[in-house]
Amino acid sequence: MKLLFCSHLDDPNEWIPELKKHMPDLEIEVWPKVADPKAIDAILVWLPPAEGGLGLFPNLKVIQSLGAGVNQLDLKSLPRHIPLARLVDPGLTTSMRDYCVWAVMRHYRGLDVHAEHQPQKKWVYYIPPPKSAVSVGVMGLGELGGNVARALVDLGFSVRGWARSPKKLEGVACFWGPEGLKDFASKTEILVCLLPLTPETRGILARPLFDMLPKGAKLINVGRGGHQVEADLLAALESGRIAAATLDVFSTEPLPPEHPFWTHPKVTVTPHVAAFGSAVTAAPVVIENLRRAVARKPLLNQVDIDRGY
Ligand code: NDP
Ligand code: OXD
Repeated sequence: MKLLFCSHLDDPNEWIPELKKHMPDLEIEVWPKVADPKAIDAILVWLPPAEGGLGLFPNLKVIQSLGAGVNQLDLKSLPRHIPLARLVDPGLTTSMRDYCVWAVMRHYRGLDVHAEHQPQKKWVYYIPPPKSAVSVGVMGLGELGGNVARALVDLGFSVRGWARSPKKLEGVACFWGPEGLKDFASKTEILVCLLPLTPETRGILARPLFDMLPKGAKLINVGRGGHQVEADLLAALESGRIAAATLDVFSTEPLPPEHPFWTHPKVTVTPHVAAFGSAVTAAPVVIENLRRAVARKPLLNQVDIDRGY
């Protein structure tokens, strides 16, 4: 089997030995050096080639995303007969949990306010309420959101979650569908977005949702930049409806230097680093999917193209 590694973000030197460890006879080429596009059976991809896309490889049997999110692959343009899997990697799940716990804790403990006070040499006490009195709402209860919600329950927060279909998660008050959004949001003091970007979720972090939240709620967006309507967020920060935001994803990445988020006193910017995978933990899952594709079995974490995630 011949695999093409195609990413400007991930390091093939890290991946190739790990993939070969689990499938020693796997042949691997690294984009853009492809001897014969017709010989490529599988692609491990973050972004397809800008010119020609995946159509360059007429005999592909499987598309394995290097991302947990797959919106960057432009699902509508993909050949429908080739199965696509998103990446579920225990390392990525753990790093996302850690980032979200850090961001929630930072808002909960008022650490950004202390950081503001430091240059002014201000010694100001802020003692937060008990964690059980603080409600954190997680949008998206899949691999990543479910894990974050469980970690927040373990820390003692009052946790709510919102998904597309009915869910049961121990210790989490679950809501689902458009009809459940208002009840979910009305008591969410710290909102974490871990949704996939689909036509249904694009622009969801906007004024109608902000108006459902208690005044002064905090926002953590680690989903995709396309979830947030930036003008609405800036207005909500201005009015105090949203007290502070931690943003890891943006509609344009890298975030342009002139963008107001960079210097906004109530916004923390991180450069799309909330979670990172590791070839060590992800390679076994990728190899299992190559085997499944050859055997024409459903892939692990196969994307439902119509649903968009
Ligand atoms: P999953 O597919 O496992 O979970 C998605 C969740 O979102 C599911 O619970 C699903 O509901 C819910 N959902 C989807 N559509 C809707 C909708 N219309 N309304 C309500 N809920 C909806 O994805 P992951 O947890 O693996 O990843 C989530 C996203 O995190 C990725 O798509 C990506 O955008 C982002 N991400 C960001 C990273 C970063 O570094 N910032 C790194 C990795 C991922 P249901 O359970 O009912 O299907
Ligand atoms: C992903 C990401 O989707 O890093 O994996 O954003």
